Amino acid sequence: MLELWGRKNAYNVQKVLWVLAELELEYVHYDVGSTPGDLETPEFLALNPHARIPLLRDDGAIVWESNSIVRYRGSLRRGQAMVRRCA
Ligand SMILES: N[C@@H](CCC(=O)N[C@@H](CS)C(=O)NCC(=O)O)C(=O)O
Repeated sequence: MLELWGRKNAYNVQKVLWVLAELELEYVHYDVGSTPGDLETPEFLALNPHARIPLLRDDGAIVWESNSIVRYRGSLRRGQAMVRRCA
């Protein structure tokens, strides 16, 4: 299961939302980052000790940092990479 944490009005989250939509991937969304302190809960810090959004969990894999998430998901699509390696 694909899960995304982050408020939808954060530009770094919007990058990831765009890629997930482009790839037509289903995911569960957790709207965090809007309420003060909700990125500093023990549960969220266990996922991302930097207390930042976006955060993606793909089964066991946890990826944070929007550009890393874009590259991670963009390189996995059915063997056809949306994002290619830089030369
Ligand atoms: N370089 C990181 C920056 C992450 C970042 O600073 N995210 C902001 C939102 S765009 C954040 O988590 N701010 C704290 C908050 O919204 O409470 C990335 O691209 O993911």
